Amino acid sequence: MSSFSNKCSISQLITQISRHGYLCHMNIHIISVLPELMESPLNHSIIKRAQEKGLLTITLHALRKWAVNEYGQVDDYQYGGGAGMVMMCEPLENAILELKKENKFDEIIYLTPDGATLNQSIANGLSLKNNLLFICGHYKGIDQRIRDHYITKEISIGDYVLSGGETAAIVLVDAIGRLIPGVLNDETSALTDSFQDRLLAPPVYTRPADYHGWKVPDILLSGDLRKIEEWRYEQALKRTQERRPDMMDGEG
Ligand code: 6GU
Repeated sequence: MSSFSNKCSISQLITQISRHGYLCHMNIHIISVLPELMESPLNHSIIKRAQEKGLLTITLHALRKWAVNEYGQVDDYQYGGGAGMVMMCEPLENAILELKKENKFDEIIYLTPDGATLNQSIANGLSLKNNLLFICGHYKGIDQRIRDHYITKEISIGDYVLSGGETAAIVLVDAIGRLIPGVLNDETSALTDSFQDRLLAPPVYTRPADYHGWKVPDILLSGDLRKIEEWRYEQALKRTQERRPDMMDGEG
């Protein structure tokens, strides 16, 4: 497996987008024992819109299609003993090889708690790819030999254990999909997200200006755009210093 070389800052992301043209299309294939679990989350909100706009195509594949017998078996006991099943080589390899025939994948990503922890920079880097294959682990995970021979990146979404890689795949598709140029209506709204430029987002307010006597800061009602931008930047700095000082000094 290659080391994580595709970290990408927001300025690198903008450079890449302007270099490669504005409209791009991304294909994401996902192999899972539970594809149904992902159907609803991947067909709502921004990710639904990305697909409707023709900017993103998500194809879910049931691993059982490549099961080794008529019982739909895709997992087996682990060598050396111990609780929990392991996803077998053969169904995974056959699935990967079949999909590779029709697609030239930029990355084959295994979602696993021992992968590199997902952050904005990794999401930015992956949003520049055109063809991605995700493999969702289940049970104790997949046979190490598949990781050694087919997987090009391994990603975790945080330091806690999920029952399977499917919920992590949803998170990853959302984080990447919203960055595809043209997916968000107002392109700047992805650029001003928390974590782009290593700062958390400032507080936001909407009407009414006075709710139960709780007032919106005067500056936001002033109409002075330069002052408002300054205030937002100060608030973002303050919030980041208070909540995530680690983001401001180096790795975040
Ligand atoms: Cl990608 N998979 C599982 N099973 N648990 C996780 C994870 C992935 N990321 C964090 N916890």
